[in-house]
Amino acid sequence: MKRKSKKRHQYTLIILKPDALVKSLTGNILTRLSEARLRIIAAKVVRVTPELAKKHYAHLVDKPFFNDLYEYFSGKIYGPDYERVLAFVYEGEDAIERVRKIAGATNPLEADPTTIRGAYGRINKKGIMENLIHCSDSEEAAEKEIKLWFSPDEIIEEIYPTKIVVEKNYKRRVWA
Ligand code: IDP
Ligand code: MG
Repeated sequence: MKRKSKKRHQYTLIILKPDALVKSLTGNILTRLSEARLRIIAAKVVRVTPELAKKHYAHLVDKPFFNDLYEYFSGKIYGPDYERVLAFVYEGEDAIERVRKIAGATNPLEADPTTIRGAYGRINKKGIMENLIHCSDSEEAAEKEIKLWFSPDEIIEEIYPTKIVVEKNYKRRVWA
């Protein structure tokens, strides 16, 4: 008899990609995610630079479609009003698998129609899978991605070890 595997407390990075914003689906997707009974511990709006995209999609940088993927992921194909994504860190039991299940398969044409990607995704004229949501696929990927997208101070819990760095002549912008 197969034993039920132990539940794991996990963190996962979730990105609502520009097509989710274009299609006014942000509220809808967050509602779907709330069914997973997880907690949001960080949230922000981000403009995706080429550097960020290359690090985030390091496993795809050498693919022939990477440039088209960047144009999509950065929102450039939708114009300046949509050059942004929403980034979140969710926390909870089996967070990674629960979210991937709600998101659905990478290819929206193959995703179960009841999933976010199956219901609202498409493949665009350039062949890029416009699939609305990014979610980490393993604990290792989640840690790498969360550290890439968020600084420790932007997350309301200390989820990975941190250190204090004292920097001289460090400039930062404050409200005037
Ligand atoms: P995931 O988003 O389900 O984790 P990845 O393989 O990590 O899938 O790919 C990242 C993103 O790159 C996908 O969500 C999709 O937008 C795009 N993508 C991946 N593979 C292809 C492909 O073969 N053709 C077109 N777009 C792709
Ligand atoms: Mg992935």
